[in-house]
Amino acid sequence: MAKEKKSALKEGKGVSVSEITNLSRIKTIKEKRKSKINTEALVASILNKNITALSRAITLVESKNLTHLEQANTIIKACLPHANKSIRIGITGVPGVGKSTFIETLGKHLTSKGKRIAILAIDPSSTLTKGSILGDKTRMEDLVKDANAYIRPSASGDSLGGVARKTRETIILCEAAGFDVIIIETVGVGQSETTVHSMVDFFLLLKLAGAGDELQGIKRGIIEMADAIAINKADGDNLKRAKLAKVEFNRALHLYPEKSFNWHPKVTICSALKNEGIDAIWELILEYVAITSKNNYFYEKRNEQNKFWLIQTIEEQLKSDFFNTPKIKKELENQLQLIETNQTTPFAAADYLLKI
Ligand SMILES: Nc1nc2c(ncn2[C@@H]2O[C@H](COP(=O)(O)OP(=O)(O)OP(=O)(O)O)[C@@H](O)[C@H]2O)c(=O)[nH]1
Ligand SMILES: [Mg+2]
Repeated sequence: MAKEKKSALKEGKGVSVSEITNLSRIKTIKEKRKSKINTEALVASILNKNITALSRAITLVESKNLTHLEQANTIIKACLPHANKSIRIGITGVPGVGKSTFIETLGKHLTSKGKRIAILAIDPSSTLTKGSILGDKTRMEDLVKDANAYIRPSASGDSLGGVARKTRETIILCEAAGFDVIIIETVGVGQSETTVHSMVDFFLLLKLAGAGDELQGIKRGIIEMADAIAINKADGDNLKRAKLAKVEFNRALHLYPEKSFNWHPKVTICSALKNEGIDAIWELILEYVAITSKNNYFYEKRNEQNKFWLIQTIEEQLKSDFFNTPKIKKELENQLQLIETNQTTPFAAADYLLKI
């Protein structure tokens, strides 16, 4: 292609319409070819355990740009056959319970055994503030430097569902990049535990020893989700209280029916700061994986999770398509005003909007 034509095209002069069309067609083909090569190269690098490539792919997954999302889909599809081989662990607990410290200690324990670990986060507050729980990478300063550990701050987005989807896709990419253990951290806010629970194999709840009121202030439902409860900060003056809390939790847990897959949630104590009891928790996780792999529950659960995520993704997409339709946006405003002035009911308004 002549150079002069190209610059003429840029300036928009002296070129016929058909020449412009031809030029842009060639440009599109070239771009497509380029992006295809990039995508393939990126997948090859990810499979080669290249962290820069992994980070680039995750950025594509998190992007709002449609071309990026198309590329992300291609990459995920190519990575899928290489995924699924890790142990996925969810960790939750109130702010300050010691999640970051725990993950750092467990992470170092695992990398010292030659394992490669990836740490992701779901942070519902970040969907609003664009912040991130793993923004405090300083708390994991040793792990950050560890070549066998990969820490990715949580994605931000408009909804928990959207962020969760990105995290699920990131899990696939990390697995393709050969990580043996994936840890997903979340703060116990809103629906975030349920969301994390629906994407991990093992769900660990971190607790602090209180003064005999262990079961108060704990959200019902979390106990049912937890495969283990670890009472952290079991050190110094706190050790005795932590031991008492363990007895109390164990007693309370026995009131819950045994889970169908031969696993009764375990209670342990640990000190993330002093690295005490962390290896025992890892052994517990391995025991869980062994039992549930043997009775097939491990794989059934992943299948159930995949089906759940199919429905979840459709719901999320339909919702976002609906609310982003310009006509709906406008009519929704009108209907909201009519509700304020008592001229319609929420149900009549919903019916009207859904039929547009
Ligand atoms: N004594 C003691 N202190 C601990 C232990 N684990 C964590 N801490 C301390 O507790 C504080 C909070 O720890 P983090 O690891 O930041 O807690 P977090 O749950 O990640 O907190 P958020 O990120 O705010 O949700 C820090 O000052 C830690 O040093 C422990 O096992 N024993
Ligand atoms: Mg933290």
